[in-house]
Amino acid sequence: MEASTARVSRQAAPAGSGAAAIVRALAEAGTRLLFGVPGGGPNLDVVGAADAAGLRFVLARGETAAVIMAAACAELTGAPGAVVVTRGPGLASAVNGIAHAALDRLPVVVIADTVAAADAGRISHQRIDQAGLGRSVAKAVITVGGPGAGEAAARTVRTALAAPPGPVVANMDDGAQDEDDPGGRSVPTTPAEAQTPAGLVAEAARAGASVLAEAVRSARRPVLLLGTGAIPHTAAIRNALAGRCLPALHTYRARGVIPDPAPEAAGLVTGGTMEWPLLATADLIVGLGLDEAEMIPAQWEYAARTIMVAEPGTGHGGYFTGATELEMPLADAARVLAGGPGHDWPPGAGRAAQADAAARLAAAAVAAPGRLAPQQVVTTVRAHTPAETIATVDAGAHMLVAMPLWEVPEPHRLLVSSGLATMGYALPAAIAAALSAPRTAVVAFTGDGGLGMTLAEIETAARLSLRVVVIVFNDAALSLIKIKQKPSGQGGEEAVRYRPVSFAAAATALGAAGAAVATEPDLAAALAGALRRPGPTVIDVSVDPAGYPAVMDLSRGQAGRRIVAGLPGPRGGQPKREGACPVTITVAKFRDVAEGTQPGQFMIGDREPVTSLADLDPIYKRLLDEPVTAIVAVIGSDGLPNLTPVWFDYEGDTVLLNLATHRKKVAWLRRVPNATFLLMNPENTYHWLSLKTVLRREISEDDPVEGQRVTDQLDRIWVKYTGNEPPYALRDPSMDERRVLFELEVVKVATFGRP
Ligand SMILES: Cc1ncc(C[n+]2csc(CCOP(=O)(O)OP(=O)(O)O)c2C)c(N)n1
Ligand SMILES: [Mg+2]
Repeated sequence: MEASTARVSRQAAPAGSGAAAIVRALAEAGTRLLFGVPGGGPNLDVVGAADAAGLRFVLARGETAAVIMAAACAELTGAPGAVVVTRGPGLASAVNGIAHAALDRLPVVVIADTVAAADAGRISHQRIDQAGLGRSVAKAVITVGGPGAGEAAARTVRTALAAPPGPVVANMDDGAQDEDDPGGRSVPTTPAEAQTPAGLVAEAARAGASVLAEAVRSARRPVLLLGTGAIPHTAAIRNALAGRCLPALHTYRARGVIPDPAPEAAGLVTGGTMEWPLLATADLIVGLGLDEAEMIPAQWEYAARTIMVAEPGTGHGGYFTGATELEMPLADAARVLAGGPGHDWPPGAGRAAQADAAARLAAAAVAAPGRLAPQQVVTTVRAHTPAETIATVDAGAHMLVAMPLWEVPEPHRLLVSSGLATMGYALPAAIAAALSAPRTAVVAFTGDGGLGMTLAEIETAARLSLRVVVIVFNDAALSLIKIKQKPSGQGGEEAVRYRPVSFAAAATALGAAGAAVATEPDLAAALAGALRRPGPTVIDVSVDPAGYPAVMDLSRGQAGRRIVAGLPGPRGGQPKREGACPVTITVAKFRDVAEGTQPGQFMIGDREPVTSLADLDPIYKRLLDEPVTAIVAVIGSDGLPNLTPVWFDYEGDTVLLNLATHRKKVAWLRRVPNATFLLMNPENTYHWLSLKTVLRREISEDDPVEGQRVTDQLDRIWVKYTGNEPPYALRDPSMDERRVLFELEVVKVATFGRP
């Protein structure tokens, strides 16, 4: 055995002690590793008892990292994770890891030394309210020790594993007389444990199946959402859905239930907008095993009926506004879905949506010379690692790129802190993955900020000779925060930017191999070397963060709401936005120079929210209503802005752009669904209005239902701009020119000057 896993104590704790009891209970549940940072004697008794029971002790550098390691082991193996920490600072330092295990529902037993209850009146040193602290983050706190140690230990493990699983703090006190001592009590009050009679469960399942069957019968475009709860039912779900071609979106942690290369695998659902093209089109959304902690804070406002199915006893929250909530076996629900009538999705609709999201992310890649775009990093690493590689991903802007672009063939190949989204996750989780699956390649994707928080664990990986490849997206900044930072009132660079750090050099100092790269070939070569080496390698990649705002917009912003070629458009045209979430367009009013130079000229003087273009100040609205030729900018296939004059038309907050289908602009707009219009007063170029828009929908003139609207709108702008009688008379005589109408939602307006 390596020096790093040296057994700290070769002497087992006395039989019957809390240490022996807790380790025995863990070993019986299948736990094989105990992580931690031991404090004094009682902790070492636990390490010794673990040794005697055949559990390997893994010394970590920090307690939170140790808990993350234990949680990742639990996620990969299903057996409870185990951690030992010292009293006071040890448990306090473990809190973030415990919070991660709590929100990702991972069974972890945190064995904490305590100031014994008998000494509590006398000893203040390192004495904190461990029961209170534990209760605030863990699922339960249980005192283990004394005559009831065996039973308390068994209950600790049972509680951690009971659905929904979670972390339990075992406060060790060998002087404890009974479990009711005030040093810590069990609080396992989860709904699952408040046993529902079997008859009621079966009745709820039957009722659920008929509600679901009814909904499925009338659905033409059902979309499936798969959450972490679906993972244990992967085989049944795959079997039920095989050949049905129903698009299935996955939460971060459920990725792989349907393999990413399958035609049904539609990519991610996070509560952001990357999933919008499918969900806005769906007429039924069925979630299997979603845990609401997996969803980012956002509104759930799709027009389709939403049905969320959970395994009996696992419960629901209130995230999915308006959803019907059912409790029934997920495998049964999958069979009901599969038993529905045919649907209208084109073949491969899921994969098309997934590929479209990936293509748009790739198109948003930006890299200055000497740097790589984050997208290039992920795709290069994916191309040069085996399919079954386990990737772990930290929190940060790089995560928004890594999660959608990293394809997996099965669950548990892409690990992330989903509920807590904590930084400092990827490296400890990768260490646990390498320990749990020693023959599998393991890659940790991390930002420089996140790695800084857990850097010392590189020594852990080196000491254990673990083949972990750490890919650092090094941009010397907290980029995710930087892109959210407002230009004023939120500090400047000092709030979000670090000094450059060589993580390659730091890695070498910590006993790992290190490489600094800034090109794809160098990255691929460094990776190949890392996969051949037995110990860890840190690949320090100089990344350009300039593309992150566009990535954010595609993941969570307006750009995510896009038309996908080959998929039907959104139902009912516009996304459901009325009611609680009315649209607002911010009008940025430039100061101007109409009355000569002035301080702050050409700066935004004022901002005004409006809900429709009709609400604009009349001096600008007239530019929309009069036959002012607009200039539209769209991004060409070479990535450069392309400007052309167009006739302008609008309805409410939607700009209508009518184009001949053979125009290049049509393809460009479909590729990058943004357009900006400038309307300039022909008599005074210092009086203008600009509208930034996002493509929502397109309608073909040949559409049997709505096509006439396209022709009518063309005639309307013909009259507006030429004053001639309809019909429009400029169709290309050499061909059967057909038209397409783009509906573009206005998201920003800027105004300048006066008539
Ligand atoms: C422990 C913790 N602290 C703070 C945050 C908030 N947070 C989320 S991402 C982020 C920035 C991450 O920076 P870095 O690791 O360099 O990744 P980047 O965004 O630059 O890709 C911060 C501060 C968090 N999620 N977890
Ligand atoms: Mg960074």
